[in-house]
Formats: sequence, C-alpha cells, structure tokens
Amino acid sequence: MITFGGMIEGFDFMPHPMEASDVWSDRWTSNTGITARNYMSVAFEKQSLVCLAADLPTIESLTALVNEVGPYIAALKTHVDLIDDWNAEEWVGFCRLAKQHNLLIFEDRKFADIGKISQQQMAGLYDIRSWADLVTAHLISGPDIVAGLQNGWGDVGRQGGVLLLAQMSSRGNRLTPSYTAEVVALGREHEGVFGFIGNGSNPNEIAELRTMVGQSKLIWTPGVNIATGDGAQGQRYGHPYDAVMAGSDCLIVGSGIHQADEPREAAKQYAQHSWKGLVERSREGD
Ligand code: 5BU
Repeated sequence: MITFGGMIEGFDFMPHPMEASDVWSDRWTSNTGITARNYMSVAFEKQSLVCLAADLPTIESLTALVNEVGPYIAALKTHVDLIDDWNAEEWVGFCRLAKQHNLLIFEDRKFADIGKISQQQMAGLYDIRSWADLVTAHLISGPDIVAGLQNGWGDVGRQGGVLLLAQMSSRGNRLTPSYTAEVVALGREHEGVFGFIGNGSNPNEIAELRTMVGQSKLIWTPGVNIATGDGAQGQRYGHPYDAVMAGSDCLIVGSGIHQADEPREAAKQYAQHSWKGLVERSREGD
C-alpha cells in the first residue's frame, strides 16, 4: 500500500511511500539477499534508482563528481582500469567517500575467465574483493565463475553480489536470445547471483527479460539517457522512465550525468524519472 508521507525537494509531485516494501512490491519480498536488499533500501531512502557510471580518468575528478551528485544516486559504478592515476591509497579514501554518500560500489569488471582465475582476479593489484559490493560477469566460461567470484569475497571475509550479463546495450552484441535464456535459467537458481544486466536502450527487450527472470532477481540496465537513440561507437540509449516501467530496477547512467553541463541537476532529473517509474509500476502491481 502506498502511504502519503514526507516529501523532499524536487519530488513534491510524488507521494513518498513509508516502507521500501510498499514501492518495491514483490521484488522486495522475493529478494532477501544482502546485496539486493541493501540496494533496494538505499534506492528507497534516496528516491533514486540511479547508478552513476563514473567513467572519468582521475581520482580527483571522480571525487568532485561523487560529491556533486552523491545525494541523487544509489550506486556508483567504476572501471578501475581506466583511471590514469589509480593508486591503492587514494582509492581507499575514494571508497570511504562513496560510503559516506551511502552508495553501493560496483566494479563493472565483466569477469569472464574460469572460476579459479576469476577468484584470483578479485585480488591482484586492484583488490576488487576488498571494496566492491558487486561486480559483473559473463557466463561464457560456465557456472563456476560465480563460485570463483564469491570465493574472492570470502577470502577477505566480505559478501557481495554478481550481476550476470544477460543482454548488452551495444549495437551488434553477440548475446543472442537463446544465450540470454541460458544465462537467466542458471542465474535464477544461483544464490551468488543477485541480478542481471539488461539492455536499457530497448524497453521490449527489458520486458522480455523481466518475464524470463520473474521477481526473484534484479535487472540493472545500462544504455539509458534522456536523449534517446544512438550514442558514441555503437552505444544505444533508451529513456529512464521507460526502462523502469519495462522492469528495470536500476538505471546505469554515465555520460547523461558526467557530461552534462550541470551534473547535479542531471542526476536529480534521472532520479526523478526513475522514482516516478517505480511508484507508478508499484501502483500497477508489477
Ligand atoms: P554511458 O556514458 O551512459 O553510455 O555509459 C555506460 C556505462 O555502462 C559504461 O561504463 C559501460 O561500460 C557500461 N555498459 C554499457 O554501456 N553497456 C553494457 O551492455 C554494459 C555496460 Br554490460
């Protein structure tokens, strides 16, 4: 049930549900794992289903961006290997800052190797297992990759969640519908998998993926921008509201925010579209 309650600046056109379960509906009751619940709680508190794809080249620029948009996003997605001045010491400080903003940290590493090597790759120079709350993986090498990644977190006494790539947003990708179905069939049954990556540029594909996935896992979608259509180098974009209405639980937005003239205003807008979609979706009983 949606209960009318407090309102925050910028969201006064929407009533504020009292409990996360009001707005997440079956997704909340069907997902009791720590990563899914943490994400849904933070998204509820911030009224934002936005994950910032923070694809900037220096720790200083990343820090400034997170300070600017932190209140309007629920998660922070990184590609550690594109940061020119990455170093362990400053990275620890940056992750602390992300936690001060109550953000889940997501390394979009797209692991793809055999289980044992994936476990070792969670360590290494970047030591992803020590700071990432979630990571992406392809299932191309078979199901043991999920156990390998979970063992990686286990090696440092942490817990985390894996998002399997079931679809991609880029033009001409090779993740065919039959491959998507196989990924979903396996991932649905796996405790270490808390969700799937879907193609945010195409609401029909998201809806098909949602039908396959059911309620018990989340769908996170890159390829989202208020300016829909083709992006740079084969990227494609769909609208944030449409993606949520089609069944996406998290909008991964990069250039729509970090290349905007006013990143803070842009983040706020994406948050509003996403929250409006979630509230309307819950009213429709989805
Ligand atoms: P953009 O600037 O909003 O296009 O950034 C998209 C981000 O999402 C970028 O970090 C990609 O690595 C990431 N991404 C994607 O665009 N498409 C996919 O299918 C997957 C990840 Br998986």
